[in-house]
Amino acid sequence: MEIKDRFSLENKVALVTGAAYGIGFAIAEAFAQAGAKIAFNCRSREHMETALKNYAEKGIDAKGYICDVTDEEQVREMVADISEKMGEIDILVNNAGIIRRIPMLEMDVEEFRKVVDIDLNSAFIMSKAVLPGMIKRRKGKIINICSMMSELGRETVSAYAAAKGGLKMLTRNIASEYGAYNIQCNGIGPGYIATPQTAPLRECQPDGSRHPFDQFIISKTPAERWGTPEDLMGPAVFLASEASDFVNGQILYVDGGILAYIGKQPG
Ligand code: NAP
Ligand code: GCO
Repeated sequence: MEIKDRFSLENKVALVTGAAYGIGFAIAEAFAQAGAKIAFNCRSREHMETALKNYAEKGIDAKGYICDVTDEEQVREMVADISEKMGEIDILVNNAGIIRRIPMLEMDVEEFRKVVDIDLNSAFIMSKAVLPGMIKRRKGKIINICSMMSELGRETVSAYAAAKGGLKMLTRNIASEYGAYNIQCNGIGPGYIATPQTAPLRECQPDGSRHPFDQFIISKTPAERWGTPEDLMGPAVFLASEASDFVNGQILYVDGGILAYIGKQPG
């Protein structure tokens, strides 16, 4: 097989959750450029309708669903509708996620549970919905969008780090349990990416200076920049394509080197 064909997603059906904007949108766009048919979901009709226009402007005939990934019934209905109208799902990207930046002692358990439900439990729900079809066809790709917080902690993100650490291990477990059916489940661990989720960390200060956290990330990243959703397009196509058929249970960190670097020395 020619190497360009190994990276092709021609005629594949891809579902990217939470792909109304941000990282999910960029991944879905990359899949479409590689030949896949795109389905995506989010909770807000406004977000979905705006996203459909944005996909159309890029020549992508995406199918959008209003579906909360924590709701098993909504997920089952969405997956069944995609299978009926687009074909069985070949590629699932568990991308939908939220973060709440609250010191642990100030975080109530319901807030903690909500983050874990969306950032971890939903990947269990989504994967359970698509795995039977993948098993039947002896072929499938699941990509879980993990995080640097799958490896590191920091103040105020206890729920998020717990969820993303769990998502790393769920990735490895799906790979272990279903690898025999030619199903590959891997993760992508983005570093700090400029999206609405991280906008508060990059807000310009009243005196016009960069946000302290923004400066901190720049000092900790060898690439000396924030990532962009576009930085994730190539790695996602790799993990969604036949080029990665013998890669399973791995987390591919797309982080500009931040996890490898102790940080810029003072002076
Ligand atoms: P974002 O800009 O906040 O977008 C999140 C998307 O998920 C939105 O489309 C949102 O749409 C959807 N969503 C949230 N909860 C949902 C639910 N319960 N059901 C369905 N859709 C839901 O986030 P992002 O920065 O693109 O991040 C995407 C993923 O990458 C997340 O898992 C995040 O944890 C992870 N990540 C981000 C970074 C980063 O630096 N940005 C780094 C590492 C990992 P609705 O609100 O309309 O539902
Ligand atoms: C934060 C950020 C991070 C990024 C990402 C890093 O508050 O520290 O939001 O969590 O979103 O997960 O990989």
